[in-house]
Amino acid sequence: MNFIGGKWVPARRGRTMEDRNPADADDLLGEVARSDAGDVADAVEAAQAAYAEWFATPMPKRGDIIRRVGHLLEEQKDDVAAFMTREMGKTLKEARGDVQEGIDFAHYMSGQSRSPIGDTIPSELPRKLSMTMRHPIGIVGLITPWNFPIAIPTWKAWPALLAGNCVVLKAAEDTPLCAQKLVELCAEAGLPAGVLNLVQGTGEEAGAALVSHPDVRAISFTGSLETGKIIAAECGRQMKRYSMELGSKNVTIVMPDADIDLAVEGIAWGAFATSGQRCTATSRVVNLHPDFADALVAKVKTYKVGPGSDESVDLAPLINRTQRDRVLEYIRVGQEDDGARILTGGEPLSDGVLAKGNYIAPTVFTDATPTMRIAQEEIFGPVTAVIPVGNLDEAIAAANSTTYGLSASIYTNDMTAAMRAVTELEFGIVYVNAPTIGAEVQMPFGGMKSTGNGFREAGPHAMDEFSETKAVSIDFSHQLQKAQFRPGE
Ligand code: UN1
Repeated sequence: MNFIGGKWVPARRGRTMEDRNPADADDLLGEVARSDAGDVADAVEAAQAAYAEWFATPMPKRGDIIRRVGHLLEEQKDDVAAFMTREMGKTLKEARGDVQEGIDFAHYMSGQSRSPIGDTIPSELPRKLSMTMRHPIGIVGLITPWNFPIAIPTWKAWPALLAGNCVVLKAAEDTPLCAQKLVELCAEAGLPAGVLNLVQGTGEEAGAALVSHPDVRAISFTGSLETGKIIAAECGRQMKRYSMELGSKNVTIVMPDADIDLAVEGIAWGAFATSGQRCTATSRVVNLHPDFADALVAKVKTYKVGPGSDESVDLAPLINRTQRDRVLEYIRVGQEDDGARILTGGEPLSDGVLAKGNYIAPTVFTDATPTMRIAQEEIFGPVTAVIPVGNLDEAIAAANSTTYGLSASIYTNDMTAAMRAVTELEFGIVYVNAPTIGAEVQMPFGGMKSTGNGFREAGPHAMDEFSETKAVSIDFSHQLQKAQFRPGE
């Protein structure tokens, strides 16, 4: 169902789409509204009707509602996580982490609702007070992915709402019911009707209609570079704000002095958690350690592959058949076109219970070079490529040699190597002796180069994406004062 103006409604034309469990194709979670431009127009109208009152609501009061959603999510954490595993596939542990990220961010942002949101700045003129304040953008559209079905909608929704915007959310078509749950909790927490609307559907229909609607003044999108470019072009044409969190080709450098057990554990987690379906996934390892590749393979071979609902499983299914086939095609490209070597994995898995889901064995390539397709393009699956290099200069050059720049890390105990990586890596997020995944909500999240367009989500400046800065000056001199002029001019 869609949620428009505080009511659950079907798509105007009555169309629906199926929502299935990635671990079990026979498990149909429901038929979900498949919306088009008409539904989007209704949602935007509802958002406009709610705007004046929401704009007039003091920020700490908006923050109180977000805090209440955080508490509701906390109470229902295990149930929401179990539902997420059924809808999206990730393991229960990871699903709980996903919900926890939404909870943490609710509490963080509700705290920000009582924190300073501007500066006072000295004026060059007497009896004039200058300061900055924030102004909402208006109606904003949020387009969210399926890999973090609760966390990412909250990264966008909490600061958008706190800043005073009214929101239309278009959730990923693979995880519409997690979004529905989140919106239900927002309503239960007292968010007024029309302030947050949900329109379900495909990117091509509902997403495109949201992007092109003239009254939607900003779009915040997390997804692929390809789709991001289409959205950016339309937003550019209409001169509306857009913030992009796109693909990446994250990397970990393993130095010869690294604590090898720690590096293997971190890289296996970074590469294969969420079956590699994170925009922060470690899909390249630039390696200088002679024992690393064998040790990684030994670790990965212990992985249990299966449904995320089985607590003992390490690697859960991919989101859908199309994505599974896309990843298998990359594995073929890696071997045949690129000429890299597979050390483990590389095949789909379909024995027993696996037959009903979209499984691929965790896959490690070695002898990759920085320019190969598997070392350049985002795969979004359980695949990582080890790129052997000779020294730190080559390692940093290889790490920086992609168009993307979200997350990078280095394993070393050499302070110079660590400091050079921190300073020279062209990535928005850099870790030392930790994996590329696992960002915390109080840190800015976002990437350099083609990963984004300069905005950062979460963190202390989360509201920048969703508000305008207003420069305000109050002159209480009772005369015309002219800045930049000499007295008397
Ligand atoms: C994403 O994959 O889009 O740092 C987000 C991490 C998570 C968020 C990933 N906290 O891996």
